[in-house]
Parts: sequence; C-alpha cells; structure tokens
Amino acid sequence: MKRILNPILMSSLLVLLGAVSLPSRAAQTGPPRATDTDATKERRLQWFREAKFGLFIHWGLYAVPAGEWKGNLVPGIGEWIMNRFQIPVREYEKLAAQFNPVKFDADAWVKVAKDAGMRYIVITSKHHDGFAMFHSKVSKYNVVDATPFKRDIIKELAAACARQGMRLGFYYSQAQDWHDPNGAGNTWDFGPDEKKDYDKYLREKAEPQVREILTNYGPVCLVWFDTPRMMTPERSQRFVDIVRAIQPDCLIDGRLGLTGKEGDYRSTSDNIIPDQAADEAWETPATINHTWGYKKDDHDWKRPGEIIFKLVDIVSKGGNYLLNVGPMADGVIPARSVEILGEVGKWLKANSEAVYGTGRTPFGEEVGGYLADVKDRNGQRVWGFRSDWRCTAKPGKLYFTVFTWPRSGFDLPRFKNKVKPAYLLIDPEKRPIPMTTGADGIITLQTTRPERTPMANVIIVEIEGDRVER
Ligand code: JFZ
Repeated sequence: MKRILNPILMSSLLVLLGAVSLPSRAAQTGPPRATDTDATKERRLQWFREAKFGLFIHWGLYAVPAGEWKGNLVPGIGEWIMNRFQIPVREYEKLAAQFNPVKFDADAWVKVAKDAGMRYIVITSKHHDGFAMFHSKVSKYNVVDATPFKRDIIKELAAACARQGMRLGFYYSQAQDWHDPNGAGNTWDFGPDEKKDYDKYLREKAEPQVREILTNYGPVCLVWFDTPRMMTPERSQRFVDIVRAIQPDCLIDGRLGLTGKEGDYRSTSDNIIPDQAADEAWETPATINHTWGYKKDDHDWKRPGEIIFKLVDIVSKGGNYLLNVGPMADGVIPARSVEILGEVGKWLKANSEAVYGTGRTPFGEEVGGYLADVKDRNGQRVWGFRSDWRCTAKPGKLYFTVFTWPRSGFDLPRFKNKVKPAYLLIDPEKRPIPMTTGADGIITLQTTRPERTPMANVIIVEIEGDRVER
C-alpha cells in the first residue's frame, strides 16, 4: 500500500525545525551559509509553494526589432535575435538609442498580474544580450545611461509591486552575455568561449550586477538564473553566496548551475509539464504564444481554457506555473495576452480555493499512464495522457477540477476515508451532490454539468481525516 505524506503537515514541521535551528546557526557562523539545511530551504520555499502562479516578463532592447532585422523575420524566439543573425555588438547597441517606452506604466503591469490571479512577477533584469533594465554602476549599457527613456524600469516596477502587495523576482543571465567580450555566447564578435577570460566577466559584471539587483530594489523573492554555460560548481557557489549574504530569504531557481541542484527548486524545460506529481518544489516557465521577447508576427496564442488546464495540471502535480508576456517597445503588454490572462483570472477568482495553498494530488492515476502493449517505433513505452480531471488537496478536502464533464456521473477514485457530502465549489448553498455506491465500492457523484462556470468546474469532496488513505 502506498502511503502519502501530507505535504502541509510536513512543511509546517520543517518550518518549525528551521525556526528553531536558525538562531543558533547564525550565532555560530555569522551570516547564513549557502550550505543550509533542508529545513531552512523549506522555510524559504513556503510562499513559493503557496503562490502557484506567476507572471514572467521578457523585456529588453529586442522589443525594438520585435523579431525582424533588415527585412528578415527571426526564426524562433524573439529575444535571441542578436544571436540568430549574429548582429555585431556595435550595431545591436544602437537599439538603445531607440528604446523609449513612453507608455510604460508599472502599476498597470502589476495590475495585469493581479487580475490574472498571479502571486509573483519575474522580470528580465538582464537577458543574454547583456543590456541591464536597471540603473547599473557596473556597466553603462543600461536603461538609464544608454536610452532616451532614462528611467529605471526595475525601480518603478519594484515600487509598483510594493504598493500593490506583489512579490518581485529578477531574471539575470549569469553566463551568457553577448555584449561583454568575456561573457559566454557571443562567438561572432569575440571568438570561442573557451578562449575568454570568463571569470573576469563574472567578477567584473555578473557578480556585481547581481549584488546591485539584490541591494537597490527592496525584497527580491527570487533570482531566476538561466542557461548555465561554463558554470562550474565553484562559480555557481559564488552566486549562491552573494544571494544568501544579501537576501537570505530570496530563492534561487533551478538553472544556476550545471546540475540544477544548486538552487532551491527545480525548473523544468521551457513549456514542459512533468507527467507525474512530485514532492520537491518545481516550476514550469511557459509562453502564451511561442516567443518570450515580443515578436510582431507571433499571433498563435494559447486559449484561456488551455492555460487553466495547464495551471491546474501543474498545481495538482505540486508545481508552479510561470507564464510569460513580452511587452512591446512602447511599454505596452500586447492586448491579446492581457485579455487571455484576464479570462484565466476570472476563472481563478471564482475557483481560487481549489488552487492557492493546496497540496498535490493524493492519487496519480488521473494523469494517465504507460499504455499496455504499446511501443513506439524506437521500442519505447508510450505515455497515455489523460485530462478529464485533476485533483488538489487541503486537509480533509479534495478538489476535483473536472475538464471533461462525464455523461453518467463522476466516479471518485478509490480511497478508504469516509466521504462527507460533496458539492460544487461555485454553489454558495453547498447543496449536496447525490452519491451512489456501486457493487464494486466505487462512489459515483450523480452530477449534471453546471451551467454557471465555463471551461472547468470544481467538485469539493470533504473526507474524514486530514489526508487520503488508500
Ligand atoms: C532560456 C533563454 O535562452 C530564453 O531566451 C528564455 O529566457 C527562456 C526562459 O530560457 O531558454 C531555454 C533554457 C532552457 C531550456 C530551454 C530554453 N531547456 O532547459 O529546455
């Protein structure tokens, strides 16, 4: 029999341990070290585990060409335009003189995230092109010193987040920097990476800039490092030490170092949702269309219903969904992405209880499984994906988000706990849904498809005992 640990109980236990062990550790060793305990890490992760849904913002000089260079459309993601067309630094740099996003309104951006039901924002403070969206003393290649706009975007966004009670984190491209002669990635101007003085770049640009973003903009909920080229354990550790020394509560994502284990949680590949649930903290970074940085020709948007499915799928598997928008060069987030996020937010507002602060599914069979007797042409097993429903849980409560409404009643998965009345989350009167128990012991909720909410409906099943016994 499979025993499932209650993640909520587990984490409060760990929090307790963390709170007890912290002061003595600090007294012994001074500032917190990077090699901290699992309990300290779990305490740092608490807000993240509850937050579930965040807004990713990819914004930089690449918004100016918007996916087109000298009449050619860039294949693939827009923020890689400098690399794809091997644009020389001296040419790409000139985009700074054109960067003047006069319609930028930090409060409006934060409101987009709030209305979508998002609980944190992560913005590119510096992407691979090396351009800082904040006022840096380390390099003049930044939004204040190099553009006619002259305003510190990160500062304005941090202030708006503080006003509206939104957590803010920073993407920082620690390894690739196509502007710095010693940063990774720009081989067309500066030759092969192996011949560069990479540590000079790390010491003189990346590390001091990470110190700046952690020092000058208030509390930072996480630093989102990326593409860890040439990040030896020793080099990643230097970043860990910087983050822990300046903001001990700040999380580090899963793309700082080569193993992914250098950070506090696992980052999946872009747009990839794992097949099965996990207890470790994790996050899927994802696009609404196909690009991260704005591209004027990418109009292939995911529908709100797809996004809601992905969100609930991710949350039921114990993860977070970091969903991206790519603002335009004038400072406006493309209208279609704002509309889509608004639709998602409407659903989430009505059904928030099934998402925030929940734990992962106590079941697992609802995600599908390997198909019996089916192999692909390489002889590999084939995963049969199921998407009829997903389950999230709180102590004594199960939330079944149903995407494909069953014609003949909803069969509950098997478990031993006694079932109390079940009702629809959107029903203010909590009218009990009639239940029948079959000869095989399967409980069927005799439901008809409710008309009031679109896309997906949540059935709440209260059970005896905090957690499911199977
Ligand atoms: C990286 C960046 O290169 C890209 O521009 C964007 O910022 C994205 C969020 O992250 O791209 C990646 C990094 C890792 C994987 C895929 C794309 N991966 O692990 O599959």
